[in-house]
Amino acid sequence: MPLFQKAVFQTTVARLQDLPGDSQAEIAFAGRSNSGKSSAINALANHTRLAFVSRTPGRTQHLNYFRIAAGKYLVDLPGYGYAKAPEEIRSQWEGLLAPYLRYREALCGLVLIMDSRHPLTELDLQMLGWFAPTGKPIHVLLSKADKLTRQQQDLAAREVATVLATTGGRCTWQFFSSLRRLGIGQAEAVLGGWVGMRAQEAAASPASSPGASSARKKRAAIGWSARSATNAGQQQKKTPGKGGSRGQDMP
Ligand SMILES: Nc1nc2c(ncn2[C@@H]2O[C@H](COP(=O)(O)OP(=O)(O)OP(=O)(O)O)[C@@H](O)[C@H]2O)c(=O)[nH]1
Ligand SMILES: [Mg+2]
Repeated sequence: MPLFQKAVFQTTVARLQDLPGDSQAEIAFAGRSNSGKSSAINALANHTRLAFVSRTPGRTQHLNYFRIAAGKYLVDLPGYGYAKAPEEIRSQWEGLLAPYLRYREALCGLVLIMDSRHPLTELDLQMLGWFAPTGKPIHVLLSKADKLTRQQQDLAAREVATVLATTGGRCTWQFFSSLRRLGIGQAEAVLGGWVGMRAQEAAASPASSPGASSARKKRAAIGWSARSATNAGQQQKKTPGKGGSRGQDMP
């Protein structure tokens, strides 16, 4: 059974004072608008309509809490980069998102979703640079990987590994596809570790099960497994492509 299968919608939060008081461990999902945050939560929960998915960017406006176990939550954050009035962006960032990401004690780590066709946008780099100093881990999901050819995956993998290795934070990354449900087990292993829930994948997919072996080989070939940015970065000799432009003024 998928690790987060029991996820249920708990609450929507628009003000800091309304954050759930019973939370011991929560994981925030951040990323550009339309990058696939809500879809990733649905895929991890093995549910088609838990979090609201839309082709129209900017649909998730507040913090949406999904309870995965007693006192444990996945939190769907509003996406950034969607055209909104500057005043609205600033008030949402300063009034809610920035203090939430910086000071929320129950927050164990950040899942940063980047569309694998164009990862590491300026705002993604700002988010990385802004969150890394918390010392909490960041796991990057390179989403919509079903849209990439093998060659494009290789290119994206090289660039992401190189840039993440320079962020100074505790970064790992992997390819992910909500549509094809690829990368779920790897994400469960990382996120489960953060919130103290054990991923069942190893037990659920015995080596002898038909198809498991070829699926695993295929995933390994195209790099579905979670990678440490530091280790991956050490194998890369390329100079960071977009790593020099991190700001502190998110968004
Ligand atoms: N091909 C493909 N499309 C995806 C995948 N994940 C999400 N999408 C599509 O991308 C669009 C945006 O997905 P959402 O999950 O709503 O994105 P979001 O990041 O939550 O967007 P906001 O709430 O607006 O910030 C939808 O049309 C999804 O169907 C994927 O793995 N593959
Ligand atoms: Mg959303």
